[in-house]
Amino acid sequence: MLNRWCSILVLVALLFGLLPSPAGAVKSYLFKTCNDSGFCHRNRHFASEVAKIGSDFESRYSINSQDLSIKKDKGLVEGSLLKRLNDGSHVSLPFQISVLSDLNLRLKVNEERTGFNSKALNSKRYDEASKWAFTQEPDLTTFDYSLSDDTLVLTYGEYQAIVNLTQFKIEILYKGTLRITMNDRNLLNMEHYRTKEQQEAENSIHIAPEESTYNAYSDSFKDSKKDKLPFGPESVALDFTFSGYKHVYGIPEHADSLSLKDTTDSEPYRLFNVDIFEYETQSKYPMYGSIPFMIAVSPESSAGIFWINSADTYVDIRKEESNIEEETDQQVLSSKDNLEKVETHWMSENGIIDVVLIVKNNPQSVSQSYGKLTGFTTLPNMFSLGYHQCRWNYNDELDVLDISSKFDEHQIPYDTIWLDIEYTDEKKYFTWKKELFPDHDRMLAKLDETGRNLVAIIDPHLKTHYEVSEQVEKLDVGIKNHNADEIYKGHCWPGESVWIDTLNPESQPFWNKQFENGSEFAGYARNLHIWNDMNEPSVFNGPETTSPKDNIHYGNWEHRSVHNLYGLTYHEATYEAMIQRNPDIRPFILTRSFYSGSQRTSAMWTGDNMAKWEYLKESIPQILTMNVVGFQFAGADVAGFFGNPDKELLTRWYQAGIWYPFFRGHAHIDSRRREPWIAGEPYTSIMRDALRFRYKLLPVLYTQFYQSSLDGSPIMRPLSYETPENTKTYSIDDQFFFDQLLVKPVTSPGQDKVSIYIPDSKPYYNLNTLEKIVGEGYHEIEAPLESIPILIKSGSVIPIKARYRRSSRLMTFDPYTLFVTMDDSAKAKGYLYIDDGESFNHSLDQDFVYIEFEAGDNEIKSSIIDGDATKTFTSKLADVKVERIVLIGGPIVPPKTVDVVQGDKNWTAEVLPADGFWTIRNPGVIINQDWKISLAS
Ligand code: NBV
Repeated sequence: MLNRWCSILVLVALLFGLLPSPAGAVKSYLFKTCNDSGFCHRNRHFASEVAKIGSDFESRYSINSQDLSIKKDKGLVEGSLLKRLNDGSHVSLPFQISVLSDLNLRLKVNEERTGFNSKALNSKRYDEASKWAFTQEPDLTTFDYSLSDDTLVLTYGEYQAIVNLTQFKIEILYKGTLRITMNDRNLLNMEHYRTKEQQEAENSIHIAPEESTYNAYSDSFKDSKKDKLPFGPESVALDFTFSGYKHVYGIPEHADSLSLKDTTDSEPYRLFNVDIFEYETQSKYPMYGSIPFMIAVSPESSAGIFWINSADTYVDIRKEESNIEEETDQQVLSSKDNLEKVETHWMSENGIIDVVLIVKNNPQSVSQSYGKLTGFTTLPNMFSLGYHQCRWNYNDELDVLDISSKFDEHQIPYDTIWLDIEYTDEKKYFTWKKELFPDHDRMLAKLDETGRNLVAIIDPHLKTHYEVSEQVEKLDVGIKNHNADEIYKGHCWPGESVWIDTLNPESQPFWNKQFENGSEFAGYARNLHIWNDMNEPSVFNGPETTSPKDNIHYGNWEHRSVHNLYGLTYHEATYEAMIQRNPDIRPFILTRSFYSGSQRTSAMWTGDNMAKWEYLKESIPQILTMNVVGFQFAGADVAGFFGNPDKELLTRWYQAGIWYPFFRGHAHIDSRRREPWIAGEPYTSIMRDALRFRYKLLPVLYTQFYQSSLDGSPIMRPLSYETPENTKTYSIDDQFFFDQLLVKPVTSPGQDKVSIYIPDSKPYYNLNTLEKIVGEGYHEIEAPLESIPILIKSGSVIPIKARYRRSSRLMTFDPYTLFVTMDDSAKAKGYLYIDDGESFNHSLDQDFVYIEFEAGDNEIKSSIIDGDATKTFTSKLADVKVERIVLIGGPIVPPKTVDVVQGDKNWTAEVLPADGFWTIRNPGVIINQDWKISLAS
C-alpha cells in the first residue's frame, strides 16, 4: 500500500500531465526497469556484447591449476579466480567450490577489497545472506577428483562437476547427462573495486570492451539520485544453462504465470522487495518478497539454482522458439530431450557470488534438498489453518465482537479476527486507541470463549517521539543514515518514523520486551498473534518506496546488500519475541516481505491485489509458485484488497480461497463491508458451504503441513510437480492437487462448466456427482455457482471431520469420516497426523500420532506409524472415533455388515448402500489405536 504522500505525488504528476497514461503508469513512475538500474543495464549490455563476439569471445576469468587447494576428504576446493584486466594484470578473487552433503555443488566467489576506507562502512562484500537463509552451515562430503592443466573433475555419487580452468565454466552431469552449465555463455562478471578516477583514467585497465560504465558512480533515477554508491560498480552476474529442460519455475515474488517466461524481448524478472502499489497481473515487476530459487522440471530429472544474494537482482530467461510449444508426442520429446535448454542470467547489484546447484530425479527431491538448506515450514498452530476475517479496519471492541457473533448467527465457522493499523493510537505500534479498545484483554478473553484468536498488526516503522521509537534511538537499534551517524528518519503511515534494525542482535531483547506478557500492548492473552506488514521496508518518501540503498545496518553493511532479507529479519524477530512470551504456543506471524528461509516461521500473502477476476486467476500461479519454492503457508486476500467485488466474484473467490494454505478475507479501508452474510442468498449459503468444506478438510490440510514440515513438499501442488512424466502439464497453472484432490476453481464470470485436465490414466471421481472419469486429457464438468470443480484421485483415503463447529479448536475431539476411493485394483492409501494443534509437545515429547490408512485385499487397515498414543494429548484421543467410512469405486461390493477388529476386541458394523458408494456406519473404532475392517464376510 502506498501512502498519501505518494498518492499526492502521483496525483500532482497526473494533473500536470507528467505521466504518460494512467494504466501501468504508476509502476513505471515509481519503479526502475532494468534500463534504469545501473547494474542491470551494464550486465545486459555485457551480455549483448559477448553474444556479438560469439564463440570467439575469450572469458576473462580463469583458474591457475597450480594454485588450487583440493581437500577431497573435506569436500572443498579453494583457490583464486583470476580476472584479467586490459593490461594483462589480474584481480584475484578467492573462491570455494564445495560438495554439500546432499550432493549439491556450491560455488562462492569473493573479492578482497583493498583501498576502500570508511569508518561508516564495512569494506567487505556482503557474505552473510546464507547465514539468514540457511538453518545452519551445511555439512560437506568427500569427492574423488582428477586434475589436469585445464580441467578439474570432481566425482561424487552419481554426479560429476567438470570445471574448465582456462575459461572458467562448470558443468554438472547427473547420471552421465549434462544438466546445468555455469558460465556457459561467459556472462560471469564481477565488477571489481576501482575508484571513479581509476575507471575514468585514459586507457583505463579496468573497463573491458564488453563492459559499460552506465551509472557506475551515480544513479539517475528519480529519488535514487541521492544514492552515494560508495563502492561504485560492484555487481555480480553469472549465467546458468539448464540442459534437457523447457520449463523453469520459482523466483517469486511476481504476479505472473507459473512457468516462467522468456524475457529476451521484455524486462527481466526482478527480485527487489517493494511495496508495489496496485500491482498488475502478468508482470515481471518486483513485489514484496524474494526467493532467488529456480527449478527446472523434465520427465527425467529436475534441477535447481539457489542464488544466495540479498541485493537487488534481475534474472533474464531465454528459451529457444522451438522450445516453447508443448510436445504432443512423448517419443518426439525424449529423442529431442537433450537439445532442449533454458538459459538464465542472474545479475545482482552487489555482494558475493554464492550459489548452490541442485540436480535430482524429480522436483520433489529438489524442493526437499532446498528445504534441507533453508529449513522446512514449522508446523503451524491449527487455528491458523482455519478462516481469518480481516479488514482495514474493524473499528472497536464492539465491532470485533459483533462480527464474531455474526459468524455464529450465520453458522459460518471462523477462527481469527484481525486488527489493522487503526487500532493503534496514531499508528504508534504497541499502543491501543483506548477510547475504542478500552480493555483488549477482555476482548481477547471473549474471543477465546469460542476458540477464537486475534491477530494485530505491528509494522517496522516506528513514529518518532514516543516511548518505543525513543528507545530505538537510545539503544541505537535503528537503521542508520548513510554516514551511520544518525538513525535514519523517513516517512510512513504515522508520519516521520524510524525503522528497527532487526539485523542487530541487540534489537531482539528490546523487541521481546514489547511483546512481553503483561506489556501494555500484549496483555496476558494467549490467543494474540501478529501481522508484520510494510517490512520490505516500505518508506513512503524513499527511492522506489523503500529504504535508501546507502542507509546502514548493524555490521556496517549498506542497506543495498541486505535489502531483500530485511523483511525476514523483522518477522523472525517477532517470532522469537512471541516464543519468549509464551514458549508453549506456536506463534502465528503473517509477513508481507520475505526471503529464502521465511517459510520456517511465518505465513505470507500476496499483498494488495484487486477485487477483479484477473487477480483471482493470478492468485493460483502466485501461490503455486510459493509452494514449489518451499513456502507453503501462502495466501491471497479474498476477495481482492482494493475495490468491491460483485457477488459472483466474491463467492467464486471464497470457493478458490478455501484451497489457499493461508485463507484470509481482507479489504481496503475504502471498500464496503463484505463479510460472507452481507451478500445475501444464495451467495451467503454458497460461501458458508465453501467455508465449512475448508473446515471439513482441516485434518487433510494439517496432515499436509506435517508432511511439508518434514520434506518441504508443496501443499497446493502444480500438475507438473505431481506428474513430471507428463510434459503436457508443464504450463498448466489454473488447476492443482491438494492432497489427492484435483481442483480447478472457477476464475471467470458467468461460467457453469470447466474443462479439467487429468494428467494420468487413473480413475478420478467427480466429488459433486461421484461420476467416474477416466482418461488422460481434458474433461468437461459442471460448475454452477454452487459447486466447486473437484475430482478425487482414486487410490486415496481422505480423513475429514464432517461436523460443523464454530472454530477449529472446538473440533479437536470430533469424530472422523474416511473417504476411501478405490483404484482399479481395489487399493487405496492415505495419512492422518494428529497432535494438540497448539504446543511444541509433538516435537519435544512425541505427543502426536501419524496414522496410515490402507485399503486392499478386501480390508481397510489403520496403523499408527509414528508418534506415541500414550502421551498427554494423544491419550485423550481414545474418545475420538471414526464415525463413518465412505467407500467409493473399486470392484468390491461389501456385505451388509463388516467385521471390525481393534486391540483384542471385535464386532460387526453396518454397511449402507447408496448411489455409487457404500457407507460403513459407526464402525466404532477409536482413532489412536490400530484397527482393521474386513470387507468380505
Ligand atoms: O495496514 C493497512 C494496509 C493493509 O491493510 C494491507 O493489507 C497491506 O498490504 N497496509 C498494506 C498499508 C499500511 C500503511 C501503513
